[in-house]
Amino acid sequence: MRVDEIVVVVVAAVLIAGIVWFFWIKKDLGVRAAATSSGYQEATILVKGGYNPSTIRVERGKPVRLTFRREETSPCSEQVVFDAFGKHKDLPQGQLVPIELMPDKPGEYEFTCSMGMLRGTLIVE
Ligand SMILES: [Cu+2]
Repeated sequence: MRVDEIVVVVVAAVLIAGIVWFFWIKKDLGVRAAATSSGYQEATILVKGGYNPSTIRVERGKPVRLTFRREETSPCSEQVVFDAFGKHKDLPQGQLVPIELMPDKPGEYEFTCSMGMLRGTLIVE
């Protein structure tokens, strides 16, 4: 092999490794909810083609308030469901809708649209 051929092979291998890492290995560390003077850990989640951020980290034993803002008309995301907490809320377009939860146990809890198509994760540490 000539030197330039070797360079091409190495560059291609690095690119492939990067793609594999990005799509399959990289863990979504998520966003940490901010502790506010209200005593709540708070985060705002934009609902538009998915949840953004889709992973939120909170501390166990302190109340959490997640405020959803839905900026789309797709009926898919009309409702958000926190199955593990027995909570669900309708998300009228353009409105701020708070959901309050008490994270008692560490773990990863999914939240979804009512059809389970959009997914997010609440990580309790
Ligand atoms: Cu849906």
